Amino acid sequence: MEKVLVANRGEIAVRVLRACRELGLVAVAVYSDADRDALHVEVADEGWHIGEAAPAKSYLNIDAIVAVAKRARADAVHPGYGFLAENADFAQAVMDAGLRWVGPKPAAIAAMGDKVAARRVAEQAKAPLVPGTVEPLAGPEGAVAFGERHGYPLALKAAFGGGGRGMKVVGSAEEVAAALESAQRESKAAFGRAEIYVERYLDAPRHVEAQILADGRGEVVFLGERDCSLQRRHQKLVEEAPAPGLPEEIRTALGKAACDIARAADYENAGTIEFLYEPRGQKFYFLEMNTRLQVEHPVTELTAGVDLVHAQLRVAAGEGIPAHYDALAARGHAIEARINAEDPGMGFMPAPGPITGWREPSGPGVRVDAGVRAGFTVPQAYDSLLAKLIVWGEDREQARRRMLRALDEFGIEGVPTTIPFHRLAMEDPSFVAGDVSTILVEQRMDLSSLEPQAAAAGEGDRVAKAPPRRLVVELEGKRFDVTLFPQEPVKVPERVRTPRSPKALERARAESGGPGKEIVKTPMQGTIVKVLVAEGDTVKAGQTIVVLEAMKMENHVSAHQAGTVSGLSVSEGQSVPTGATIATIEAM
Ligand code: MV4
Repeated sequence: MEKVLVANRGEIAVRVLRACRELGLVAVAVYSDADRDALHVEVADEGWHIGEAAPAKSYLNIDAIVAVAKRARADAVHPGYGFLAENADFAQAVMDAGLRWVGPKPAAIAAMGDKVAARRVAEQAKAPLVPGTVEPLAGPEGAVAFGERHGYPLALKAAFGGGGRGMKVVGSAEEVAAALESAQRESKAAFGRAEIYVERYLDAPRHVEAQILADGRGEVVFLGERDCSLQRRHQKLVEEAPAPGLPEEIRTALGKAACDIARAADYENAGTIEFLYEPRGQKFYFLEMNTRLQVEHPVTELTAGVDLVHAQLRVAAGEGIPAHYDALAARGHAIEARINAEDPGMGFMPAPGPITGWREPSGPGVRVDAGVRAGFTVPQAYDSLLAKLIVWGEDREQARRRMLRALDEFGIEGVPTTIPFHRLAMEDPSFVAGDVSTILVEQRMDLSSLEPQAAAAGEGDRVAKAPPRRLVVELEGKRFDVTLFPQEPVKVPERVRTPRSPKALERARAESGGPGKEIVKTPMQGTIVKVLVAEGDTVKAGQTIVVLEAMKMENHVSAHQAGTVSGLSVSEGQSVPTGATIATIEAM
């Protein structure tokens, strides 16, 4: 194995490409139209263009990626996470092209992608499962019978779902039929499969997951667990290792269950077994297995003292698991904060756009895995993760204080970020006490002090050095670039500072149209997917005018005052920049 193509983008592509270079492997990046200027292309030895910005045309395009891997004469493919990482067809296509696949065999990916089949594997491995079915439901009767035996609430889950999509919590027998229909419809629409299974619903569990590494010949090692309970709408925000307060005998049992499941799945390479953990009864239950490297793998690397990507590449090259890996014990404590281009003061609304300033924290115990730098424009087409800030401390409290210090040092300008949320989370009394759970962010934390960060732009002058100018030459799809270092710092374009509070924002918006007029503008760049009013319509205050899609999320843009619609200047399917005029609302 000498040359590895990394079929991904952003921070994980940077992470994996760096590991390749460290191992003396030639590191090959692929990129879409939106990533010509991306950091992952810069850190690679070679870059190859694979298509348009839309994921289906580039990072999800199996044929384009395999074709480039062959043309570049790569001999292995690392998928990162997301995109095609858990696509058994992609793994097979890579292997069929005579390349090594840095991951598990397609059969193991497919088995674990079917959550009901995964439960059967866990059952076969004698691992504890949440009480539930190991076959899809034939109809509502099965769920009602289950509810009678095990009680309510129960959870209806999509067999081919994941990440919380298609899950329904059912409180009583009367609700079963409607919830099942809804779950089937959603699952069919999102995943193309309607199979649903049932589990007892656990109230406020912790999410604890086990990192394993398998050589594909029966040797499996447990590298420690992570607590990933701090999440919002199934998006993880903070992860840590080890899981705070986990009794040692539970850790040992959970690690053994994870290894048994990996062996039963004929697993190879790095994988994660997710469990729900109930601290009160000190019980853990198998949930799902993820057949890839995870976003949060660095907290395990810092506490176990390993490099998981090096290990992945070694296992894929047939070198097996390093001998000292079966006697690793966690040292100290690590915490990871996901730094996303989202505004937690606006309901975590994604906010792609140009990064005008970028200054990373450093110093003892601080690691930053970033996918961006100053001058890069965060594309709307992909997820909003900019970087991961990971800290290590001798104990949890040292790590927590170090995280607060590093968050203060992080200077990002041009886009709002989740940094203010993380400051709050690190000082939340439950978090400080290690009393974490999956409902902490949504139901326990007080987020009321988070304000919209519209003012983030405009402060760029202080840190933004001129980004080097690059000339990119593509010759038959292969990239070559020339860098021009400017002599003078480039002046960062001045931006209008937007008022901070939602009230002030509303007033300024209404005022900008003159007396009695409100100009409705796009809050971010995106695509208009629905226009819900017509010229001359009368609207109420708060009524949605258009639906704007940005970073795969739909955002409702509404009128702040009642009135008549005029000057409607957008149409469905249109791409719009931030601050574009949508329509004027004239008060009656
Ligand atoms: C559950 C559960 C409680 N009881 N299953 C959500 C994502 C999907 N992977 C599984 N999920 C859950 N399954 C039973 N039987 C609670 C969740 C859950 C959750 C799990 C892990 C991390 C965050 C979560 C947030 C809400 C709900």
